[in-house]
Amino acid sequence: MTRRLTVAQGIVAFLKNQFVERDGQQFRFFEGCFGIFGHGNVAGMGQALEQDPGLRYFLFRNEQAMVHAAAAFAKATFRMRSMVCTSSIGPGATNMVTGAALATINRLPVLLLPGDTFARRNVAPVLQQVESPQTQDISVNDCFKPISRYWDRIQRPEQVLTSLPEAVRVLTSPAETGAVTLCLPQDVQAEAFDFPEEFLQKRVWMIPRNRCDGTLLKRAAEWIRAARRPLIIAGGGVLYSEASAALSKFAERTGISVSETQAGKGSLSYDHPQNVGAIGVTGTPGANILAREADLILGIGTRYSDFTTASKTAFQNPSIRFVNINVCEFDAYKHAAVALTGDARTSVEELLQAVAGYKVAEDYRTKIATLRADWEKEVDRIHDVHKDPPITQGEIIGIVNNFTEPSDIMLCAAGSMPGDLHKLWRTRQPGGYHMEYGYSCMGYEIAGGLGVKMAHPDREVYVLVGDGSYLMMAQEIITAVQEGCKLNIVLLDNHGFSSIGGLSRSCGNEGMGTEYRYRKNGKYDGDLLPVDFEANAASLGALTCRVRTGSELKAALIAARKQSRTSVIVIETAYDERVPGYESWWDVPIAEVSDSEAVKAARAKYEEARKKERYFF
Ligand SMILES: Cc1ncc(C[n+]2csc(CCOP(=O)(O)OP(=O)(O)O)c2C)c(N)n1
Ligand SMILES: [Mg+2]
Repeated sequence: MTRRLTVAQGIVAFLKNQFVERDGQQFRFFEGCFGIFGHGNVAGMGQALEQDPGLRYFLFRNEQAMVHAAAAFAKATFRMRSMVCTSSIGPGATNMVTGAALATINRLPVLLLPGDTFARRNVAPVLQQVESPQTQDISVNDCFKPISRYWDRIQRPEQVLTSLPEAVRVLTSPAETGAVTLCLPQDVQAEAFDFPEEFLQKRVWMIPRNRCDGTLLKRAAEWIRAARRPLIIAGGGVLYSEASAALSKFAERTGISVSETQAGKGSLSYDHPQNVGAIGVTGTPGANILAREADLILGIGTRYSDFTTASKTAFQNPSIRFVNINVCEFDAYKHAAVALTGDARTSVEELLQAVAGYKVAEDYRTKIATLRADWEKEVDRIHDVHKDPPITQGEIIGIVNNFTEPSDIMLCAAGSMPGDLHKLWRTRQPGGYHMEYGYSCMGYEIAGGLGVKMAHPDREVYVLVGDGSYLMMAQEIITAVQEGCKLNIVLLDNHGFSSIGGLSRSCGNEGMGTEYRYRKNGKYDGDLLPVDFEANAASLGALTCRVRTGSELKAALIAARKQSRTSVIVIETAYDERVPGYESWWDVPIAEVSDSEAVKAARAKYEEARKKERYFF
């Protein structure tokens, strides 16, 4: 039995019938297809999607943004559901490159279907084709190769029979997932083929909870039993594996404290007695002091980015050892760890049995409690800095945090806010804190918020976005309005890049090019540029208001919550008043030679700090 369909129609028919199952729960894996049509996909994929509404189509404004929305959708569903993205050839396709890199770095499944130049070739060069005198087997879509976990070009219709199952295998694999790119030449999309019926039937992909090796588990348990100062680092893998309850039990029984990476924040509620909060460059003093002294790190679902390891300076105990639980072998082996390659939830449960009876000493438990209490006081202090307008970012975060419900989702990605939020945000439910910090991509915020709202239409989504990020990518407000997806956007306007301006100054420079000012006498020394964010957001269809004080912000949040439409609250924020860093450091190389005394001083400090960077063999 076969069904005669175009390649594009066959792809749609296949994708809409792919399901995943874990813990007895089944989900349709591809919820829909985001896209922007051009001549490279409108007659192929466009025709197929119009004919078959089984894979719902969503029109976006920018291809990069649609991939961000797809990645955010996958992240918000703990990777159990995903989206497809279709683009035209050429610029439509390459606009997706940044999104693809973001998805792969954050280990989030997105399926990209860029249009491609003719397989038949006789009419080349076609509009938007990059030519090569060296080969005819190249197109701009080759740019996706290093940032795709699986990449293929469909030159003949029957290739989809072997390519699509590979694509879905990789996308649904907890260890291998990321961006998957299937390039679809314009002519091949429209070609007819007799698809086997079997290929188009429902298929359920079981998401395994792989168990780790028994011998390694015993060794890990021995190492933990021998540890006096152990610390857990919870990464995104804890959330994706839905291992929070298992982790909570493990931490309670053993008394080991839990620190959280950006991706892992919310693994435990902020008020869990073992949660010492954010770790690393943007960490709390408690987590960073415990990391510095730790003799054993149990890393769960973390890829140990430099923000987590404070550029390898976080762990200073000479006899530090690592045990890693990770579904991905590549991550499990990092830092010469005992590598427990397996599912986080299952492995944590088994490890708890293996260390039964172990508990950290009383003095260590007291220390954790003290560090936690001190930190809560510090958070309150930062929330309670009441300055005349422009008010501080810390106060704004406190107001939004205290206003939101535990089931609400806060989202952010780039600028100075991720660091402050990592430290300050009191997350109360897994998934309530959505930070894209693998790529820290400006412009993710609003598009990502839309993806999150599509995943959780019943939950309120709060997007915190800087003025710089907003200016880079705000246009998906229109898509949110179009889809009836309500976002609560809070735009913090500090007239430029507070984050990079601060970084520039800490490197001994003067912050050139980090404030939005008129050019004057050759420099950006003029007045602030008069950007009217309220008018800008209103022109895209959002409800808007501008506030100045904390009480005005509270009133605006109340009003926005009652609305069914997306709203943008604009608030001017102090550029220089920053939440400090605590007990940590980040490696940003400083100029080795310079005429500036400030740069020379910064370089000397830098060279000193670098001495703490370690290798782990
Ligand atoms: C796409 C992209 N380009 C550049 C950067 C580098 N960068 C990181 S933060 C930042 C400034 C962000 O400005 P804004 O959103 O206003 O946040 P603020 O720093 O003021 O808090 C820049 C340019 C980035 N992360 N992403
Ligand atoms: Mg800014």
